[in-house]
Amino acid sequence: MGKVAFITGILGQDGSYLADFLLSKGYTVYGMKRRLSHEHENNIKHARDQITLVSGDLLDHTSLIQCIKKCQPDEVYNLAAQSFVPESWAQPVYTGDVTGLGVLRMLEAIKEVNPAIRFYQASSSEMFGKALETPQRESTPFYPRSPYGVAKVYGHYATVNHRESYNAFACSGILFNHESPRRGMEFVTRKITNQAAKISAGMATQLALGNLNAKRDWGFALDYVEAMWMMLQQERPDDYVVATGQTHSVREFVELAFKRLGMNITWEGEGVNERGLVDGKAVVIVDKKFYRPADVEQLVGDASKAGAQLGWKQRTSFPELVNMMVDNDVKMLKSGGS
Ligand code: G4F
Repeated sequence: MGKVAFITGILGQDGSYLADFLLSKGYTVYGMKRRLSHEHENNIKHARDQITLVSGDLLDHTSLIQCIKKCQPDEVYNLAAQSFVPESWAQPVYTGDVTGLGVLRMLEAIKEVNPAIRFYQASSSEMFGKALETPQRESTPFYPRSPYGVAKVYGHYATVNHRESYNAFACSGILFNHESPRRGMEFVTRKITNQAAKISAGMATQLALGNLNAKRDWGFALDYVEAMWMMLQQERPDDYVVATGQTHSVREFVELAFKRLGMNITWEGEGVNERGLVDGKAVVIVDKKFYRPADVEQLVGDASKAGAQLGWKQRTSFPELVNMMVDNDVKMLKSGGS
């Protein structure tokens, strides 16, 4: 008999790639769906007949118990969250409730229904925030810079605590930024590739961004979901950093994206006055409204533990990732999408 997996956040980028990956391994896949999320089923539409969606919410402990009783999973992957960092200043309490306490609710539900279930928590490099060492590894102290980062730290320690208090098979994957053609349009990478494709097609004239100097360790989401699965196949539960070990600025991402479209950017000005020019025209501008009250300036991870103990390695380079995302958006626009 194949294994059964239950995934929260299945309609998002990571959840949909993880579902594809587990289906290819012969798993029966269940996903949790909030009452309002049906309009976002795009990411799983190719595999919709192979996935069973059950109704539940990380805010509702009873619903989690019912989900677990119904699906009887061997493995639970908790990928659901309020995951957009800027929104966490607008909705800090909600973010803490879903992204932080939601993890504890799920852990408690598992303990109550079947403590043998293996649990994966989607932790984040945002926990390192104003990083206290470079590169960041499992032992690096946390210094979160947003209500989102604070909530993720809570979820991480709830996971560690259930492992240490109740012997739960609970793992925390500290994943650095991971992107793909399925990335939401609000995140900077997809915002850039989508708008650049529109500019190149004459459907838009400008791309407005915030902090161009922020640096991130960007990998490909499909490579990263494999690491989640690997963590739950080990003899013992543990925490792992998953990252590429390289960091690039938002500005570099912009340059590569436009280069893929045959447009070379030159920069002039500084800070909010900085502009990216193509043939003398300002196609990239800086808008203060995209600045954050406190940003994470630079992240770069050390995934050597995941390499040594899980055998995980990144397969997709940074330029390959950017090109893949740009090409996807060009194709999508040509076929009438937006
Ligand atoms: O793409 P972002 O919004 O991702 P961020 O904040 O790093 O968070 C993402 O990765 C985390 C993993 O470390 C996840 F936990 C989290 O859920 C999410 O998936 O922003 C990246 C950087 C920031 O420094 C931001 O200030 O890009 C900068 N940026 C500059 N202009 C912008 C923009 N970000 C967005 N979203 N939009 C802009 O116009």
